[in-house]
Amino acid sequence: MTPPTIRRRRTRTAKLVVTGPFDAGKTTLIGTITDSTVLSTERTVTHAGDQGSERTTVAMDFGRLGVDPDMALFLFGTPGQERFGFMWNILAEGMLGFVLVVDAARPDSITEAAQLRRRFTESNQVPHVIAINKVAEDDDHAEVLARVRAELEVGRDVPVLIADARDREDVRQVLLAFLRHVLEQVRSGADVDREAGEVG
Ligand SMILES: Nc1nc2c(ncn2[C@@H]2O[C@H](COP(=O)(O)OP(=O)(O)OP(=O)(O)O)[C@@H](O)[C@H]2O)c(=O)[nH]1
Ligand SMILES: [Mg+2]
Repeated sequence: MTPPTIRRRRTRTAKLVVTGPFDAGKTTLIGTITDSTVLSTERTVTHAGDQGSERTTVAMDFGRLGVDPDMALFLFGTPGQERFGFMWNILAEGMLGFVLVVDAARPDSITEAAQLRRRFTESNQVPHVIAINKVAEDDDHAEVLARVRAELEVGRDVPVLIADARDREDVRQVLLAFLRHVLEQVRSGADVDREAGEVG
């Protein structure tokens, strides 16, 4: 088979990292919004004492999302398991910012998300938004939002949204909130560092 011709497109690109605790829905979110998730490095894991097995990301997810003819977002999903944490720094290099996915159904996920957020923002002021996933239909949304905000100790300036990672419109709203947040930071003169990316 003839390899495809490489064209150097003049598209502006930005790198967005999708991170969060184990099993929160990162791979799902990228798969929902990108036309095709170009790369997914999932492997089957079996937990000790657990009958079932599930898929987990061991290196990264990658997907491309065209925003308009001149701009594209490159979405990089991190592994959720701490043992693959060596990938976080590699993936964070040069990112414009990140989406932190939190699993509302698992209290540990919120605690882990708080730690991750500290690590991703420790050395730089990095634009980010929080996407709360797996919220039950009968949950009180205002209460969930307030609880996650308090546990993650996020300021008013950081957008926090409830989003179903399987729902394209929900994920679109998360990315729009992120892009608006970046614009606000740029307008307010904050030092948005395109080379942000040291994970502590
Ligand atoms: N109910 C519900 N389940 C979801 C949602 N998003 C993802 N899931 C399920 O949650 C599980 C984990 O989703 P993944 O997208 O693989 O999560 P991940 O964060 O990439 O997981 P790791 O790579 O292992 O850290 C899968 O079984 C998904 O089908 C959601 O919005 N609601
Ligand atoms: Mg994954």
